[in-house]
Amino acid sequence: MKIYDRAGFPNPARIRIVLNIKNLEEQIEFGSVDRIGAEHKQPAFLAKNPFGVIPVLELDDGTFISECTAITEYLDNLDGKPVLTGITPREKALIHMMQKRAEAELIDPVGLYFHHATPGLGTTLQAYKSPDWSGRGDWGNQQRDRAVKGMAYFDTVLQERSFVAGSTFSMSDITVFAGLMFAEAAGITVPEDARSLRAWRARVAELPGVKQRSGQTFLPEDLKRLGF
Ligand SMILES: N[C@@H](CCC(=O)N[C@@H](CS)C(=O)NCC(=O)O)C(=O)O
Repeated sequence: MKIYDRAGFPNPARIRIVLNIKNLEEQIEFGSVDRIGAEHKQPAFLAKNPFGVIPVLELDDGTFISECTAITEYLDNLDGKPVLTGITPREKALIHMMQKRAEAELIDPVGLYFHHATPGLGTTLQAYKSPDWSGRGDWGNQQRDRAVKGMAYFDTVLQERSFVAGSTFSMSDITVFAGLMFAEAAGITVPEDARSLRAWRARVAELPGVKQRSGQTFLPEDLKRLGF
């Protein structure tokens, strides 16, 4: 199996956490995609995922699977002992419900804010993402506000339960965790009063499999190209 991604980026981080938890890293070959140079918008990559986003998993038979939820389902069920995607119909339904919310109300709006209301990953990619970018980005700022509301929502959820979809850790926790990592990198802070969310984050950061990824940031060469 091969994964096309870029270390340090938030959606790739979701799958790297899954690989750690499932002890699959040794079985995976990684192909590094130059996002700042917009390699993922060129025909060779679009043949793997027509929507031009990473990560993408390539199976040994040449099948390409994109979307973190689909990749996670595949990897989690490979050994017949799923630990992240639920076992009973009820568990599966709740995990998928919260996974969708974590994407729609947190990690996706953070990405839209980053690419449409800030310089994002620089001018090469901006031409593909937001060609009319003016530096004001009203629509992008609304996405930031949506992400902050999403944080407030997950805070209320975590006042009542230990993990995002119930009493056990699941892929929806990974998505919220990566969403907060991305928010921080994009300059959106978790509200001070979101105490349950903050406490959950500190707890999740220490879990085996997540811990190895907790402190990871963009690759040094990517930061240098972005002028940091
Ligand atoms: N819904 C997708 C989101 C993937 C995504 O947005 N990945 C980012 C990297 S963190 C990306 O490749 N963005 C490229 C772009 O939008 O130009 C998933 O679950 O895999």
